[in-house]
Amino acid sequence: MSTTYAVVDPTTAQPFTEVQHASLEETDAAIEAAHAAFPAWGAVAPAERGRLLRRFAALVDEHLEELARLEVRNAGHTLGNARWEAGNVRDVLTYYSAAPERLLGRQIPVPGGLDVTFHEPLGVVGIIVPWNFPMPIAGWGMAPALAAGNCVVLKPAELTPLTAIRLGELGREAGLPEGVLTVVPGEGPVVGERFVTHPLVRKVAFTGSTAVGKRIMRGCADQVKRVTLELGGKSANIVFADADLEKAAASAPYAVFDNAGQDCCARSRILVQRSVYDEFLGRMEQAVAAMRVTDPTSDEASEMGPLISARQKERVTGYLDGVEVAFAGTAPDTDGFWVPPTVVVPSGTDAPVWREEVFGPVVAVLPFDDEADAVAMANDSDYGLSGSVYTRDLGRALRVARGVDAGNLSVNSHSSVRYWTPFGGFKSSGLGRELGPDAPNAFTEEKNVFFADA
Ligand code: TXE
Repeated sequence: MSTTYAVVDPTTAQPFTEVQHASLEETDAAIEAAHAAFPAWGAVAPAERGRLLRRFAALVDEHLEELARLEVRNAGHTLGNARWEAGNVRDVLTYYSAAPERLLGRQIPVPGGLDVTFHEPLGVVGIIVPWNFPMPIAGWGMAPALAAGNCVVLKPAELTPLTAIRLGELGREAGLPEGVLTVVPGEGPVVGERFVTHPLVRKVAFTGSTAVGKRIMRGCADQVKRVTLELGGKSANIVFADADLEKAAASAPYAVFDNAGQDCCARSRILVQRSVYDEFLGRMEQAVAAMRVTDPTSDEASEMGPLISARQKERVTGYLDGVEVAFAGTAPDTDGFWVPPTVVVPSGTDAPVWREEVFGPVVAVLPFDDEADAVAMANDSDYGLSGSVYTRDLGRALRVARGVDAGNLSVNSHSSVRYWTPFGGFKSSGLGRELGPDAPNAFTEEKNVFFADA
């Protein structure tokens, strides 16, 4: 039996609608329906699969404003960000709509005959989505998986199911056959766990906490199930003395406080070369003071909204206990889950606020002496997702970008995700890559066939 779950507006802390959570039996039924739909979907001509994905993209575009405003309400995102996020789903669907016709195999020279490879879809793919970027992360999983000919069952996070449910409806409206894309709202330990244990699910693509990611990987091991994991981060923003300090200080708040810091790529450690440490902090203080932290449901120009939940607020503020605050911005004094953007100076590199993923608007700053020191400090972390290097010296930029153990580095920029390029983490930040030209291949098995010539 499904159960009813209240969806809360994080700007008011009040429930504003309800969704039905799927039971174990309903999850099984969705997986079985996806499995039943798979042979016919896999047999759809590549050009037609591409056309359906483009129609899906066009519908997302038509409903962009509706989707964006739904996310503002459900997740407390700023309107500007939410519009970008809906647009990102459209763009990713469009980008991968070209993939069905480009799932190229290889002809490999071997003695005694002809050898060719094929990329065959896996079957049913389970996608587990977190609450921080509900729309883009759904898109990054479903678009390449569908393009490669798989059927998708997708579980949104308990806190943010609304845009995923709407995207599922738009997929059906675009003409995706029944069972090809099914959104299954529900609890992680029920629906998500079933994706892991159900033998008909051939791959799980998970984005979420490192703890749950490890559990999923262990569960998938029992069936040697394919799995990709996009987990947490503690990314370093390294600012050298020769950098354009004005630019570095102006972008540093956005690099960590965007989406109220609930971003796996948040540059939540700032490393500043000692000779410009005070100047950089002075400039950053002005930038943080100028941030517009307001209710995004009533202020379309808001630059930062609330955290997602009371639990997240408690978790984040816990990191501030006994820590020296250098300066902080403002936040509304209402019942929502607000935390002001806050810059702290930890007691050292052992402090939890320096080592652990806070996932909120809190950034820790420390000085470094030279290049080797900066790289060593950046790499002294269990995580390795993103990072930035600010310098005018191109050689140094290259050395540091190559030296930092992380999947996505930006030079003189805090850009993390560009859907044309691969995205994923080193170390405890994950396993496998999403996005980029190879993403559809990650939802296939490469089959090799040899034809003897005699
Ligand atoms: O994540 P969970 P939570 C980090 C961030 C945050 C912390 C806790 O540090 O503060 O995790 O967030 C589903 N089997 N990130 O507890 O629980 C769940 O329903 C299968 C970073 O909310 O990992 C949801 O859909 N699935 C991260 C998704 O996993 C399960 C984004 C993520 O929830 C499950 C989110 C189970 N046993 C949090 N238990 C990022 N990489 O951006 C839960 N889920």
